[in-house]
Amino acid sequence: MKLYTYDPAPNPRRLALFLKLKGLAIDTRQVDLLANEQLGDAYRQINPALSVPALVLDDGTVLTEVIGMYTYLDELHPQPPLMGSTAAERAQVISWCHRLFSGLMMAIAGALRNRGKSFINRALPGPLDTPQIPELVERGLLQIGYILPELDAHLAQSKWVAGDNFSIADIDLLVCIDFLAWIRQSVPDECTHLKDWYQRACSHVA
Ligand SMILES: N[C@@H](CCC(=O)N[C@@H](CS)C(=O)NCC(=O)O)C(=O)O
Repeated sequence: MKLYTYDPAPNPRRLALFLKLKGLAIDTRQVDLLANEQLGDAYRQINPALSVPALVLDDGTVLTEVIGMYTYLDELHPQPPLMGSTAAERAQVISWCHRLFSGLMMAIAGALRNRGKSFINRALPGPLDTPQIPELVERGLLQIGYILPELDAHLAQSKWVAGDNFSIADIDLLVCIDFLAWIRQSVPDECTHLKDWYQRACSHVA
């Protein structure tokens, strides 16, 4: 198994925290996103989606989505449980991850990539050159402004994102909260439950 990643980027960090909590070490090669190494022919042969992380399994299968990598590795290494221990818990964990990815991670990425020179024609990762749409910055900020208080209200009732146990949904939210700094945003002061959860989550992964 070989992992292609770039440690400073948020999606790679999701997997890195998962591996840390599982106590797993995988043969790893860094792909330098700052140098656009992901767009070069060598990496295209490995992962035609041109994204990191990518996990190449021993039979040559390439996993390109963190959620797929979580699922594969959790099946092989169930302890500690990070994806729920019952069918219902697992469903909640996956639902939260999906919601956080589509509602928060993509909103932050949209606000980051649709402005500034670094992402001209690279508003989305991948092989298709995508022009920036400045309105998506505002839309991303609008989504973030809605979801953070919603998460705060949820975490007033729930110790962890998907219930009583720490899970990959907490990893994903933790990474999203830190990703906010990339667009000079942060959790509003009034979101005290979300802030408390953040401290708990940081201690859990430390
Ligand atoms: N679908 C991927 C998302 C991966 C992704 O967006 N990775 C970013 C880094 S956080 C990337 O590869 N960016 C390359 C680029 O911007 O060209 C997943 O769930 O893991």
